[in-house]
Amino acid sequence: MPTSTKDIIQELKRVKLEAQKDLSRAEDQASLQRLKGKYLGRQGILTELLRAMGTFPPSERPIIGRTINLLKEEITQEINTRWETLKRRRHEKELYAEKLDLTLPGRRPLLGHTHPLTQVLEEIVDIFTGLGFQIADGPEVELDYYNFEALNIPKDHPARDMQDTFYISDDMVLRTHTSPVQIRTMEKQRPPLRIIAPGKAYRCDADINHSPMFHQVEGLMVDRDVTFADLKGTIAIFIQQMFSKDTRLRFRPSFFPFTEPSAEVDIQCVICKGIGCRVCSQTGWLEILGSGMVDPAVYSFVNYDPEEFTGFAFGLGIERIAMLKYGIDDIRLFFENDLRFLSQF
Ligand code: 2NL
Repeated sequence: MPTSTKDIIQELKRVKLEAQKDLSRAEDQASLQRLKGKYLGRQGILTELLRAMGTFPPSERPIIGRTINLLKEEITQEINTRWETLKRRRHEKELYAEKLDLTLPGRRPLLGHTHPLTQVLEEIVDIFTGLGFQIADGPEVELDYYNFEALNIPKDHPARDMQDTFYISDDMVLRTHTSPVQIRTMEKQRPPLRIIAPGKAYRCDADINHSPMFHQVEGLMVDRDVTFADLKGTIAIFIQQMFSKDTRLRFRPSFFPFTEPSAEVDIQCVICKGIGCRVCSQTGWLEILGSGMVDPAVYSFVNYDPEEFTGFAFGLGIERIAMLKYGIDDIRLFFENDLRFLSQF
């Protein structure tokens, strides 16, 4: 402790400098709080000096007291100023950390779109409605009668086997094609008839080319004087619109229980343009649909007179067309709901 007035004034000057240095180094409000204790607290430097004043002659106490109190005020003032500075700095830092960048681009919400199979189905439907065909539909759980019997599919036909068809009961199945829709329509309507039946069909089969549930479009036209030439013209227009104007096609003799004569339609391979590749097994041709003139035996089930009316019919698989169109090598990709696949269409 200083023992002379000169000493104490000297000491106060030193304390003032030390306080200024301390305060300028205080970087947060907590250290400022500590400095307040160091200088102004109950055991603070200035408090102790004030207490020591009692050891000085009474005549000198007022000047010493005033000087100490003046310094106390100055330090209090500087602590407050520093406090405000630190508060402002902290606030600015917080504002900066929270700042919104209004120039950032927004986050795009995920947008769904039409499934590739639905896209292809809609394309096919658009082409045939453009040719004057009307859309028909019917149940997916179907009577054996409509699915097989009325289509002239004999009792011992392999398609009727439990191994190939999903049976619901003795006389009900999951339809194995959409043809029963056409039988039902013929039962209700007399020719002229131009319909397509798009929809789901079911068969006990599963590999890279077959799915137990798949999609079909069948077409049927019945009227007076409908010939195989009408079938050829209709299919040719369909192929040209679906693929391209210059796609070559050929009709190859075939057999179906419900058409006579029957033909399968091949198109020039869309991948290699007929050169021969893996997709067309080096033949240059791809089988695209089955067709034919409606067998008179089918008319007998719906009471059409085969002497009065003739017609053509065809059936195609949506999955197969979509796979050929987009070069997809596994049918299961359509049904796995994997966005990495679906978002490509
Ligand atoms: C194929 C073959 C075909 C039909 C379906 C049909 C329907 C009635 C009468 C006669 Cl009501 N025929 N449909 C005709 C020929 C072929 O489908 O390979 N589909 C994927």
